[in-house]
Amino acid sequence: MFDNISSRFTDLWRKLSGSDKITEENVTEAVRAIRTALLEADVSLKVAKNFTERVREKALGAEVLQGVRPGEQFVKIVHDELIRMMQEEGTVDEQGRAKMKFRSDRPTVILMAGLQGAGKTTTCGKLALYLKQKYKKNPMLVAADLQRPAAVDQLEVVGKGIGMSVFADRTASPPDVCARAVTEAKKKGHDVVILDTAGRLHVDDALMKEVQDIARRTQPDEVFFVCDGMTGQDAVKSAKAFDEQLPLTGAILTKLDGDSRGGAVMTVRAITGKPIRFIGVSEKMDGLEVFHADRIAGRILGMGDVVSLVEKAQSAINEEQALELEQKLLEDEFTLEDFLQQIKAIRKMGPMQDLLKMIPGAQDLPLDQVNERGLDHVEAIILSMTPKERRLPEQLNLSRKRRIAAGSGRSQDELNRLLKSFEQMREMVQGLKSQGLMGKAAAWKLGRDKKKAAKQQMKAIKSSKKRAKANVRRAAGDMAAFRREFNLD
Ligand SMILES: Nc1nc2c(ncn2[C@@H]2O[C@H](COP(=O)(O)OP(=O)(O)O)[C@@H](O)[C@H]2O)c(=O)[nH]1
Ligand SMILES: [Mg+2]
Repeated sequence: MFDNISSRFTDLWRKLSGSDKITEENVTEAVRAIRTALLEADVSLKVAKNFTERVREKALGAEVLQGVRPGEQFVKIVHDELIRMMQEEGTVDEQGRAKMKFRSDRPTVILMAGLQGAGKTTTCGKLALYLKQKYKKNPMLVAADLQRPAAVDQLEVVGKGIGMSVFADRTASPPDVCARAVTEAKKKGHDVVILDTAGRLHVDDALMKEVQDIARRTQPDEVFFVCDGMTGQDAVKSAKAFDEQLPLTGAILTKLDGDSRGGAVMTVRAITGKPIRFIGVSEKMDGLEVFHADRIAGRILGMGDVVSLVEKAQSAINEEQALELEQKLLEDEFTLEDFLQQIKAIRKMGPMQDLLKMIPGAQDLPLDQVNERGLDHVEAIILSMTPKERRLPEQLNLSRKRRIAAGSGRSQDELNRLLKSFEQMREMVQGLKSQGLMGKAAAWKLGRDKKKAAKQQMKAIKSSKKRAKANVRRAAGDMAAFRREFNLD
Protein backbone atom coordinates (compact mmCIF):
# COMPACT_ATOMS: atom_id res chain seq x y z
CA MET A 1 0.00 0.00 0.00
CA PHE A 2 1.32 3.44 -0.95
CA ASP A 3 4.77 2.07 -1.85
CA ASN A 4 5.62 4.89 -4.17
CA ILE A 5 4.80 7.86 -2.04
CA SER A 6 6.24 6.32 1.09
CA SER A 7 9.57 5.64 -0.57
CA ARG A 8 9.59 9.28 -1.69
CA PHE A 9 9.09 10.39 1.87
CA THR A 10 11.71 8.01 3.22
CA ASP A 11 14.26 9.50 0.81
CA LEU A 12 13.33 12.94 1.97
CA TRP A 13 13.73 12.13 5.66
CA ARG A 14 17.08 10.59 4.92
CA LYS A 15 18.22 13.77 3.21
CA LEU A 16 16.85 16.04 5.90
CA SER A 17 18.35 14.14 8.78
CA GLY A 18 21.79 15.17 7.49
CA SER A 19 21.19 18.85 8.16
CA ASP A 20 21.13 20.11 11.70
CA LYS A 21 18.98 23.20 11.49
CA ILE A 22 15.61 24.14 10.09
CA THR A 23 16.37 26.94 7.67
CA GLU A 24 14.24 28.73 5.14
CA GLU A 25 16.33 27.02 2.49
CA ASN A 26 15.91 23.41 3.58
CA VAL A 27 12.22 24.00 4.33
CA THR A 28 11.74 25.26 0.79
CA GLU A 29 13.55 22.27 -0.59
CA ALA A 30 11.64 19.80 1.57
CA VAL A 31 8.30 21.40 0.77
CA ARG A 32 9.04 21.18 -2.92
CA ALA A 33 9.89 17.49 -2.55
CA ILE A 34 6.66 16.87 -0.66
CA ARG A 35 4.68 18.59 -3.36
CA THR A 36 6.27 16.43 -6.04
CA ALA A 37 5.52 13.33 -3.99
CA LEU A 38 1.88 14.35 -3.59
CA LEU A 39 1.44 15.13 -7.28
CA GLU A 40 2.99 11.81 -8.18
CA ALA A 41 0.48 10.14 -5.89
CA ASP A 42 -2.20 11.84 -7.99
CA VAL A 43 -3.27 14.40 -5.44
CA SER A 44 -4.77 17.44 -7.19
CA LEU A 45 -2.62 20.52 -7.58
CA LYS A 46 -4.89 22.63 -5.38
CA VAL A 47 -4.91 20.18 -2.49
CA ALA A 48 -1.15 19.62 -2.79
CA LYS A 49 -0.55 23.38 -2.75
CA ASN A 50 -2.71 23.95 0.32
CA PHE A 51 -1.09 21.08 2.10
CA THR A 52 2.48 22.14 1.45
CA GLU A 53 1.66 25.75 2.32
CA ARG A 54 0.47 24.66 5.76
CA VAL A 55 3.53 22.47 6.22
CA ARG A 56 5.81 25.34 5.27
CA GLU A 57 4.15 27.74 7.73
CA LYS A 58 4.30 25.22 10.54
CA ALA A 59 7.90 24.30 9.80
CA LEU A 60 9.12 27.87 9.70
CA GLY A 61 7.09 28.79 12.75
CA ALA A 62 8.18 25.73 14.68
CA GLU A 63 10.41 26.28 17.61
CA VAL A 64 13.63 24.36 17.34
CA LEU A 65 13.32 21.60 19.87
CA GLN A 66 16.27 20.44 21.92
CA GLY A 67 17.51 17.03 20.88
CA VAL A 68 15.19 16.78 17.92
CA ARG A 69 16.57 16.80 14.41
CA PRO A 70 15.01 18.79 11.58
CA GLY A 71 14.07 15.61 9.76
CA GLU A 72 12.20 14.30 12.78
CA GLN A 73 10.45 17.55 13.36
CA PHE A 74 9.43 17.57 9.73
CA VAL A 75 8.08 14.04 9.92
CA LYS A 76 5.97 15.11 12.85
CA ILE A 77 4.64 18.21 11.09
CA VAL A 78 3.78 16.33 7.89
CA HIS A 79 2.28 13.46 9.87
CA ASP A 80 0.07 15.82 11.86
CA GLU A 81 -1.03 17.68 8.75
CA LEU A 82 -1.89 14.43 6.97
CA ILE A 83 -4.05 13.42 9.90
CA ARG A 84 -5.66 16.83 10.03
CA MET A 85 -6.53 16.56 6.36
CA MET A 86 -8.01 13.05 6.54
CA GLN A 87 -9.46 12.76 10.03
CA GLU A 88 -12.95 13.57 11.12
CA GLU A 89 -13.66 13.56 14.84
CA GLY A 90 -16.31 11.20 16.10
CA THR A 91 -16.30 8.59 13.37
CA VAL A 92 -14.88 5.86 15.61
CA ASP A 93 -16.20 4.78 19.01
CA GLU A 94 -14.19 3.87 22.12
CA GLN A 95 -13.98 0.25 21.09
CA GLY A 96 -12.50 1.21 17.72
CA ARG A 97 -15.76 0.45 15.89
CA ALA A 98 -17.05 2.66 13.10
CA LYS A 99 -19.81 4.82 14.58
CA MET A 100 -23.04 4.43 12.66
CA LYS A 101 -26.33 6.29 12.71
CA PHE A 102 -28.56 3.41 13.77
CA ARG A 103 -32.24 3.99 14.37
CA SER A 104 -34.80 2.00 16.25
CA ASP A 105 -38.16 3.05 14.78
CA ARG A 106 -37.48 1.25 11.51
CA PRO A 107 -34.55 -0.57 9.89
CA THR A 108 -31.44 1.56 9.47
CA VAL A 109 -31.01 2.22 5.75
CA ILE A 110 -27.53 2.33 4.25
CA LEU A 111 -27.23 3.37 0.63
CA MET A 112 -24.16 2.52 -1.40
CA ALA A 113 -23.41 4.68 -4.40
CA GLY A 114 -20.52 4.94 -6.82
CA LEU A 115 -19.22 4.15 -10.27
CA GLN A 116 -19.24 0.72 -11.87
CA GLY A 117 -16.48 -1.53 -10.59
CA ALA A 118 -15.84 0.65 -7.56
CA GLY A 119 -16.59 -2.27 -5.26
CA LYS A 120 -20.16 -1.53 -4.14
CA THR A 121 -21.53 -5.06 -4.33
CA THR A 122 -18.51 -6.56 -2.59
CA THR A 123 -18.56 -3.84 0.06
CA CYS A 124 -22.28 -4.38 0.74
CA GLY A 125 -21.40 -7.91 1.80
CA LYS A 126 -18.38 -6.83 3.81
CA LEU A 127 -20.34 -4.15 5.61
CA ALA A 128 -23.20 -6.54 6.41
CA LEU A 129 -20.72 -8.95 7.93
CA TYR A 130 -19.03 -6.14 9.87
CA LEU A 131 -22.32 -4.94 11.34
CA LYS A 132 -23.29 -8.46 12.26
CA GLN A 133 -19.98 -9.16 13.95
CA LYS A 134 -19.41 -5.83 15.68
CA TYR A 135 -22.95 -4.67 16.39
CA LYS A 136 -24.89 -7.96 16.39
CA LYS A 137 -27.12 -6.60 13.65
CA ASN A 138 -29.19 -8.68 11.29
CA PRO A 139 -28.78 -6.96 7.92
CA MET A 140 -30.66 -7.54 4.69
CA LEU A 141 -28.99 -6.88 1.35
CA VAL A 142 -31.03 -5.32 -1.44
CA ALA A 143 -30.26 -5.83 -5.13
CA ALA A 144 -31.01 -2.41 -6.59
CA ASP A 145 -28.64 -2.70 -9.50
CA LEU A 146 -30.91 -3.73 -12.31
CA GLN A 147 -28.68 -2.38 -15.07
CA ARG A 148 -27.04 -5.72 -15.68
CA PRO A 149 -28.87 -9.01 -15.06
CA ALA A 150 -25.70 -10.51 -13.58
CA ALA A 151 -25.57 -7.84 -10.87
CA VAL A 152 -28.44 -9.42 -8.93
CA ASP A 153 -26.81 -12.85 -9.20
CA GLN A 154 -23.55 -11.39 -7.92
CA LEU A 155 -25.20 -9.97 -4.80
CA GLU A 156 -26.98 -13.27 -4.22
CA VAL A 157 -23.67 -15.11 -4.34
CA VAL A 158 -22.16 -12.60 -1.90
CA GLY A 159 -25.15 -12.94 0.45
CA LYS A 160 -25.06 -16.72 0.35
CA GLY A 161 -21.36 -16.75 1.17
CA ILE A 162 -21.89 -14.87 4.42
CA GLY A 163 -25.33 -16.19 5.24
CA MET A 164 -27.25 -12.92 4.70
CA SER A 165 -30.71 -12.52 3.21
CA VAL A 166 -30.90 -10.82 -0.17
CA PHE A 167 -34.01 -9.02 -1.37
CA ALA A 168 -34.43 -8.92 -5.15
CA ASP A 169 -37.11 -8.33 -7.75
CA ARG A 170 -35.85 -8.30 -11.29
CA THR A 171 -39.07 -6.95 -12.75
CA ALA A 172 -39.61 -3.79 -10.68
CA SER A 173 -37.81 -0.44 -10.85
CA PRO A 174 -34.87 0.09 -8.45
CA PRO A 175 -36.60 2.80 -6.34
CA ASP A 176 -39.66 0.56 -5.97
CA VAL A 177 -37.52 -2.43 -5.04
CA CYS A 178 -35.71 -0.41 -2.37
CA ALA A 179 -38.86 1.09 -0.86
CA ARG A 180 -40.48 -2.34 -0.67
CA ALA A 181 -37.33 -3.87 0.75
CA VAL A 182 -37.44 -1.54 3.76
CA THR A 183 -41.02 -2.54 4.58
CA GLU A 184 -40.21 -6.19 4.03
CA ALA A 185 -37.10 -5.97 6.23
CA LYS A 186 -39.12 -4.52 9.09
CA LYS A 187 -41.65 -7.34 8.78
CA LYS A 188 -38.94 -9.98 8.80
CA GLY A 189 -37.02 -8.57 11.74
CA HIS A 190 -34.02 -7.14 9.90
CA ASP A 191 -32.66 -4.05 11.63
CA VAL A 192 -30.35 -2.91 8.81
CA VAL A 193 -30.98 -2.64 5.08
CA ILE A 194 -28.06 -2.21 2.71
CA LEU A 195 -28.91 -0.97 -0.77
CA ASP A 196 -26.59 -2.05 -3.60
CA THR A 197 -27.27 0.47 -6.34
CA ALA A 198 -26.19 0.53 -9.97
CA GLY A 199 -23.04 2.23 -11.19
CA ARG A 200 -22.08 3.54 -14.62
CA LEU A 201 -18.69 4.00 -16.16
CA HIS A 202 -19.10 7.77 -15.89
CA VAL A 203 -21.29 10.02 -13.86
CA ASP A 204 -24.43 10.64 -15.92
CA ASP A 205 -27.82 12.18 -15.35
CA ALA A 206 -29.88 8.97 -15.60
CA LEU A 207 -27.73 7.27 -12.99
CA MET A 208 -27.91 10.23 -10.64
CA LYS A 209 -31.63 10.53 -11.01
CA GLU A 210 -32.07 6.86 -10.16
CA VAL A 211 -30.05 6.97 -6.91
CA GLN A 212 -31.66 10.28 -5.99
CA ASP A 213 -35.06 8.62 -6.37
CA ILE A 214 -33.92 5.72 -4.21
CA ALA A 215 -32.66 8.15 -1.57
CA ARG A 216 -35.93 10.12 -1.62
CA ARG A 217 -38.02 7.00 -1.27
CA THR A 218 -35.96 5.31 1.46
CA GLN A 219 -34.54 8.26 3.45
CA PRO A 220 -31.21 6.53 4.12
CA ASP A 221 -29.44 7.06 7.44
CA GLU A 222 -26.02 6.58 5.88
CA VAL A 223 -25.10 7.27 2.28
CA PHE A 224 -21.68 5.92 1.40
CA PHE A 225 -19.77 6.86 -1.69
CA VAL A 226 -17.79 3.77 -2.62
CA CYS A 227 -14.73 4.40 -4.73
CA ASP A 228 -11.74 2.59 -6.06
CA GLY A 229 -8.73 3.69 -4.04
CA MET A 230 -6.35 2.88 -6.87
CA THR A 231 -7.64 5.82 -8.85
CA GLY A 232 -6.55 9.27 -7.84
CA GLN A 233 -8.05 12.50 -9.10
CA ASP A 234 -10.69 10.70 -11.15
CA ALA A 235 -12.11 9.13 -8.03
CA VAL A 236 -12.13 12.46 -6.31
CA LYS A 237 -13.89 14.13 -9.23
CA SER A 238 -16.68 11.56 -9.12
CA ALA A 239 -16.82 11.90 -5.33
CA LYS A 240 -17.51 15.57 -5.83
CA ALA A 241 -20.24 14.87 -8.38
CA PHE A 242 -21.98 12.36 -6.11
CA ASP A 243 -21.63 14.66 -3.12
CA GLU A 244 -23.40 17.45 -4.98
CA GLN A 245 -26.37 15.23 -5.79
CA LEU A 246 -26.72 12.99 -2.75
CA PRO A 247 -26.62 13.54 1.02
CA LEU A 248 -23.35 11.61 1.43
CA THR A 249 -22.37 10.77 5.00
CA GLY A 250 -19.01 9.25 4.16
CA ALA A 251 -16.80 7.43 1.72
CA ILE A 252 -15.48 3.90 1.51
CA LEU A 253 -12.20 3.47 -0.37
CA THR A 254 -11.70 0.01 -1.80
CA LYS A 255 -8.73 -1.90 -3.17
CA LEU A 256 -6.17 -0.29 -0.91
CA ASP A 257 -4.46 -3.68 -0.84
CA GLY A 258 -3.41 -3.06 -4.42
CA ASP A 259 -0.81 -0.71 -5.71
CA SER A 260 -2.61 2.37 -4.47
CA ARG A 261 -0.80 5.63 -5.02
CA GLY A 262 -2.62 7.23 -2.14
CA GLY A 263 -4.07 10.20 -4.00
CA ALA A 264 -7.71 9.41 -3.30
CA VAL A 265 -7.17 8.57 0.33
CA MET A 266 -5.50 11.92 0.89
CA THR A 267 -8.00 14.07 -0.97
CA VAL A 268 -11.53 12.73 -0.64
CA ARG A 269 -12.21 14.66 2.54
CA ALA A 270 -10.39 17.81 1.40
CA ILE A 271 -12.58 17.96 -1.71
CA THR A 272 -15.96 16.75 -0.44
CA GLY A 273 -15.71 17.52 3.24
CA LYS A 274 -16.97 13.97 3.88
CA PRO A 275 -14.79 11.58 5.84
CA ILE A 276 -13.55 8.19 4.73
CA ARG A 277 -15.28 5.72 7.03
CA PHE A 278 -13.96 2.33 5.88
CA ILE A 279 -11.28 0.98 3.62
CA GLY A 280 -11.35 -2.21 1.56
CA VAL A 281 -8.18 -4.24 1.86
CA SER A 282 -8.99 -7.50 0.09
CA GLU A 283 -11.52 -9.13 -2.16
CA LYS A 284 -12.65 -11.36 0.67
CA MET A 285 -15.59 -10.64 2.92
CA ASP A 286 -13.42 -9.89 5.95
CA GLY A 287 -11.37 -7.36 4.00
CA LEU A 288 -12.98 -4.23 5.43
CA GLU A 289 -11.27 -2.02 7.99
CA VAL A 290 -12.42 1.01 9.90
CA PHE A 291 -10.55 4.05 8.60
CA HIS A 292 -7.97 5.36 11.06
CA ALA A 293 -6.32 8.51 9.73
CA ASP A 294 -3.30 8.16 12.03
CA ARG A 295 -2.50 4.68 10.78
CA ILE A 296 -2.89 5.64 7.15
CA ALA A 297 -0.68 8.69 7.70
CA GLY A 298 1.94 6.36 9.16
CA ARG A 299 1.72 4.13 6.13
CA ILE A 300 1.89 7.02 3.69
CA LEU A 301 4.99 8.33 5.42
CA GLY A 302 6.59 4.91 5.21
CA MET A 303 7.32 4.88 8.90
CA GLY A 304 5.88 1.44 9.29
CA ASP A 305 2.55 0.87 10.88
CA VAL A 306 3.82 1.20 14.40
CA VAL A 307 0.41 1.54 16.00
CA SER A 308 -0.95 -1.58 14.36
CA LEU A 309 2.13 -3.47 15.40
CA VAL A 310 1.81 -2.35 18.99
CA GLU A 311 -1.84 -3.39 19.02
CA LYS A 312 -1.05 -6.78 17.59
CA ALA A 313 1.74 -7.20 20.06
CA GLN A 314 -0.57 -6.29 22.89
CA SER A 315 -2.78 -9.25 22.28
CA ALA A 316 0.25 -11.50 22.56
CA ILE A 317 2.34 -9.64 25.13
CA ASN A 318 0.63 -7.68 27.85
CA GLU A 319 0.99 -3.95 28.00
CA GLU A 320 3.52 -3.97 30.77
CA GLN A 321 5.77 -6.39 28.95
CA ALA A 322 5.49 -4.32 25.79
CA LEU A 323 6.48 -1.17 27.61
CA GLU A 324 9.35 -2.91 29.28
CA LEU A 325 10.57 -4.24 25.96
CA GLU A 326 10.42 -0.78 24.46
CA GLN A 327 12.41 0.59 27.37
CA LYS A 328 14.93 -2.18 27.07
CA LEU A 329 15.38 -1.51 23.39
CA LEU A 330 15.87 2.15 24.12
CA GLU A 331 18.21 1.54 27.01
CA ASP A 332 20.26 -1.08 25.26
CA GLU A 333 19.57 -3.78 27.81
CA PHE A 334 18.10 -6.13 25.28
CA THR A 335 19.46 -9.63 25.87
CA LEU A 336 19.06 -13.07 24.31
CA GLU A 337 16.64 -13.86 27.12
CA ASP A 338 14.39 -11.02 25.92
CA PHE A 339 14.96 -12.16 22.38
CA LEU A 340 13.64 -15.59 23.33
CA GLN A 341 10.58 -14.12 25.04
CA GLN A 342 9.99 -12.02 21.96
CA ILE A 343 10.22 -14.97 19.63
CA LYS A 344 7.65 -16.79 21.74
CA ALA A 345 5.30 -13.82 21.86
CA ILE A 346 5.74 -12.99 18.20
CA ARG A 347 4.97 -16.55 17.17
CA LYS A 348 1.59 -16.19 18.77
CA MET A 349 0.94 -13.14 16.59
CA GLY A 350 1.13 -14.64 13.12
CA PRO A 351 3.51 -15.05 10.21
CA MET A 352 6.86 -13.42 10.92
CA GLN A 353 7.33 -11.75 7.58
CA ASP A 354 4.08 -9.81 7.85
CA LEU A 355 5.00 -8.56 11.28
CA LEU A 356 8.53 -7.56 10.42
CA LYS A 357 7.33 -5.50 7.49
CA MET A 358 5.48 -3.24 9.90
CA ILE A 359 8.59 -2.28 11.83
CA PRO A 360 10.17 0.94 10.58
CA GLY A 361 13.54 0.22 9.03
CA ALA A 362 12.86 -3.50 8.75
CA GLN A 363 12.32 -3.15 5.00
CA ASP A 364 16.09 -3.38 4.68
CA LEU A 365 16.32 -6.73 6.47
CA PRO A 366 16.68 -9.91 4.39
CA LEU A 367 13.11 -10.94 5.14
CA ASP A 368 13.12 -14.09 3.06
CA GLN A 369 15.72 -15.52 5.42
CA VAL A 370 13.29 -15.42 8.29
CA ASN A 371 11.48 -18.70 8.39
CA GLU A 372 9.52 -20.45 11.05
CA ARG A 373 11.71 -23.53 11.29
CA GLY A 374 14.72 -21.28 11.82
CA LEU A 375 12.90 -19.92 14.84
CA ASP A 376 12.62 -23.40 16.32
CA HIS A 377 16.38 -23.73 16.06
CA VAL A 378 16.97 -20.32 17.57
CA GLU A 379 14.71 -21.20 20.46
CA ALA A 380 16.54 -24.48 21.03
CA ILE A 381 19.91 -22.75 21.07
CA ILE A 382 18.88 -20.02 23.49
CA LEU A 383 17.18 -22.55 25.75
CA SER A 384 20.49 -24.41 26.03
CA MET A 385 22.21 -21.35 27.46
CA THR A 386 22.39 -20.45 31.12
CA PRO A 387 20.61 -17.25 32.13
CA LYS A 388 23.94 -15.51 32.47
CA GLU A 389 25.00 -16.61 29.00
CA ARG A 390 21.77 -15.24 27.61
CA ARG A 391 22.54 -11.94 29.25
CA LEU A 392 26.16 -11.71 28.17
CA PRO A 393 26.42 -13.67 24.90
CA GLU A 394 29.55 -11.76 23.89
CA GLN A 395 31.43 -13.61 26.65
CA LEU A 396 30.81 -17.10 25.28
CA ASN A 397 34.10 -18.99 24.91
CA LEU A 398 34.77 -22.03 22.76
CA SER A 399 33.98 -24.68 25.39
CA ARG A 400 30.71 -23.00 26.33
CA LYS A 401 29.79 -22.78 22.66
CA ARG A 402 30.55 -26.46 22.22
CA ARG A 403 28.33 -27.31 25.19
CA ILE A 404 25.44 -25.16 23.95
CA ALA A 405 25.65 -26.59 20.45
CA ALA A 406 25.63 -30.15 21.76
CA GLY A 407 22.79 -29.40 24.17
CA SER A 408 20.56 -27.89 21.50
CA GLY A 409 21.44 -30.36 18.77
CA ARG A 410 22.46 -27.51 16.49
CA SER A 411 25.87 -26.80 14.98
CA GLN A 412 28.34 -24.30 16.39
CA ASP A 413 28.18 -22.57 13.08
CA GLU A 414 24.50 -21.98 13.58
CA LEU A 415 25.10 -20.70 17.08
CA ASN A 416 27.66 -18.24 15.73
CA ARG A 417 25.22 -17.07 13.08
CA LEU A 418 22.59 -16.50 15.71
CA LEU A 419 24.99 -14.47 17.82
CA LYS A 420 25.92 -12.43 14.80
CA SER A 421 22.35 -11.67 13.78
CA PHE A 422 21.46 -10.82 17.36
CA GLU A 423 24.32 -8.32 17.31
CA GLN A 424 23.02 -6.93 14.02
CA MET A 425 19.60 -6.56 15.50
CA ARG A 426 21.02 -4.60 18.40
CA GLU A 427 22.81 -2.41 15.89
CA MET A 428 19.64 -1.88 13.92
CA VAL A 429 17.86 -0.76 17.04
CA GLN A 430 20.73 1.60 17.67
CA GLY A 431 20.39 2.91 14.14
CA LEU A 432 16.68 3.53 14.61
CA LYS A 433 17.41 5.26 17.87
CA SER A 434 19.93 7.57 16.31
CA GLN A 435 17.45 8.44 13.57
CA GLY A 436 15.04 9.15 16.35
CA LEU A 437 12.49 6.74 14.92
CA MET A 438 12.06 4.59 17.98
CA GLY A 439 11.57 7.62 20.15
CA LYS A 440 9.20 9.10 17.66
CA ALA A 441 7.21 5.91 17.42
CA ALA A 442 6.97 5.80 21.17
CA ALA A 443 6.01 9.45 21.30
CA TRP A 444 3.24 9.03 18.75
CA LYS A 445 1.89 6.07 20.57
CA LEU A 446 1.91 7.97 23.83
CA GLY A 447 0.44 11.08 22.22
CA ARG A 448 -2.60 9.18 21.02
CA ASP A 449 -4.26 9.32 24.35
CA LYS A 450 -3.07 11.69 27.00
CA LYS A 451 -4.56 9.78 29.89
CA LYS A 452 -3.03 6.55 28.77
CA ALA A 453 0.26 8.34 28.19
CA ALA A 454 0.35 9.67 31.74
CA LYS A 455 -0.40 6.25 33.13
CA GLN A 456 2.25 4.65 30.99
CA GLN A 457 4.81 7.23 31.94
CA MET A 458 4.19 6.59 35.62
CA LYS A 459 4.55 2.91 34.99
CA ALA A 460 7.72 3.47 33.00
CA ILE A 461 9.24 5.55 35.77
CA LYS A 462 8.32 2.97 38.36
CA SER A 463 9.61 0.08 36.33
CA SER A 464 12.80 1.85 35.36
CA LYS A 465 13.49 2.57 39.04
CA LYS A 466 12.85 -1.05 39.80
CA ARG A 467 15.08 -2.07 36.95
CA ALA A 468 17.86 0.26 38.01
CA LYS A 469 17.85 -1.38 41.45
CA ALA A 470 17.83 -4.83 39.90
CA ASN A 471 20.70 -3.80 37.64
CA VAL A 472 22.80 -2.74 40.59
CA ARG A 473 22.05 -6.01 42.31
CA ARG A 474 22.81 -7.95 39.16
CA ALA A 475 26.06 -6.08 38.55
CA ALA A 476 27.16 -6.77 42.12
CA GLY A 477 26.35 -10.45 41.64
CA ASP A 478 28.18 -10.61 38.33
CA MET A 479 31.18 -8.91 39.88
CA ALA A 480 31.24 -11.40 42.76
CA ALA A 481 30.95 -14.35 40.37
CA PHE A 482 33.70 -12.93 38.24
CA ARG A 483 36.01 -12.56 41.23
CA ARG A 484 35.27 -16.11 42.33
CA GLU A 485 35.83 -17.52 38.89
CA PHE A 486 39.21 -15.90 38.57
CA ASN A 487 40.21 -16.31 42.22
CA LEU A 488 40.52 -12.58 42.75
CA ASP A 489 39.40 -12.63 46.39
N1 LIG B 1 -8.37 -6.47 -4.05
C1 LIG B 1 -9.57 -5.93 -3.82
N2 LIG B 1 -10.55 -6.10 -4.70
C2 LIG B 1 -11.75 -5.56 -4.45
C3 LIG B 1 -12.00 -4.81 -3.26
N3 LIG B 1 -13.29 -4.41 -3.31
C4 LIG B 1 -13.81 -4.87 -4.46
N4 LIG B 1 -12.90 -5.58 -5.18
C5 LIG B 1 -13.03 -6.21 -6.49
O1 LIG B 1 -13.38 -5.21 -7.43
C6 LIG B 1 -14.22 -5.75 -8.44
C7 LIG B 1 -15.47 -4.91 -8.58
O2 LIG B 1 -16.23 -5.03 -7.40
P1 LIG B 1 -17.83 -4.94 -7.36
O3 LIG B 1 -18.23 -5.10 -5.95
O4 LIG B 1 -18.45 -5.84 -8.35
O5 LIG B 1 -18.03 -3.42 -7.81
P2 LIG B 1 -19.39 -2.64 -8.16
O6 LIG B 1 -19.49 -2.61 -9.64
O7 LIG B 1 -19.18 -1.26 -7.60
O8 LIG B 1 -20.52 -3.35 -7.50
C8 LIG B 1 -14.50 -7.17 -8.02
O9 LIG B 1 -13.67 -8.03 -8.74
C9 LIG B 1 -14.16 -7.22 -6.55
O10 LIG B 1 -13.73 -8.49 -6.14
C10 LIG B 1 -10.91 -4.63 -2.32
O11 LIG B 1 -11.01 -3.97 -1.28
N5 LIG B 1 -9.73 -5.23 -2.66
MG1 LIG C 1 -22.26 -4.06 -8.29
